[in-house]
Amino acid sequence: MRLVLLGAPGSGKGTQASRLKEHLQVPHVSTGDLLRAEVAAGSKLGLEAKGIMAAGNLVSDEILLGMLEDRFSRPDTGGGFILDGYPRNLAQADALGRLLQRIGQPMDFAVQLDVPTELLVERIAGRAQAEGRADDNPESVRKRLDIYTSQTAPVIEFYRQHGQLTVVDGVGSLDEVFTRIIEAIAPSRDVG
Ligand code: B4P
Repeated sequence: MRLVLLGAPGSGKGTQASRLKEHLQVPHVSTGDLLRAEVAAGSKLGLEAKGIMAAGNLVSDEILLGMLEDRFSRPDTGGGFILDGYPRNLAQADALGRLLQRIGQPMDFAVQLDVPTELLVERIAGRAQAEGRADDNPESVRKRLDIYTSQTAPVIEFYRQHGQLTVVDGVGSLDEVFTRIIEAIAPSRDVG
């Protein structure tokens, strides 16, 4: 199964991807996690990304693509993957299409977790209290939501127009949303 998870910050992508990887037995590739690991390691890339992420901005397409190519060159993604956090703009969507074609792993589903903005803000505020993530402060959250609307929403439209999009209601308990995703990607289900 080759699954791309789309959705606004706080929509539950990372949360659901962790569960889906157990269920589908494929690795979870999160560009946010890959970047946070670079920041934690204090690498050159991490030092470059740290301030950009904390401010809620997107790290450069070039860095992201290099990181993703590197990750997909590892053998564990050969049997499928759950990609979370990428693509976030149309240039990344285009790069992803070419990368997956080159490695012979076309995506099976692009699943969007649909959650209203008020709830996104509420969830991220909850995580800010629980985890203190650097980019979960109100100013960065506003920025991330603005970027989502201006740059990532067109990606969703792009997949919709290409008949590759499956929209899943992301409001509900973790189990409810998980079940909806599993049903949406069941083999007999048509995308559209
Ligand atoms: P990400 O790590 O992708 O962060 P995110 O969009 O906030 O989503 P995340 O997966 O963490 O949160 P989730 O919705 O699961 O990106 C962070 C930053 O990295 C970006 O801002 C950017 O700077 C950089 N970056 C990453 N990818 C990039 C790219 N491709 N290009 C450029 N830059 C990139 O969960 C949020 C909260 O909601 C959690 O606390 C969770 O417990 C809660 N929650 C989830 N589901 C719930 C439910 N059903 N009910 C109640 N609460 C729920």
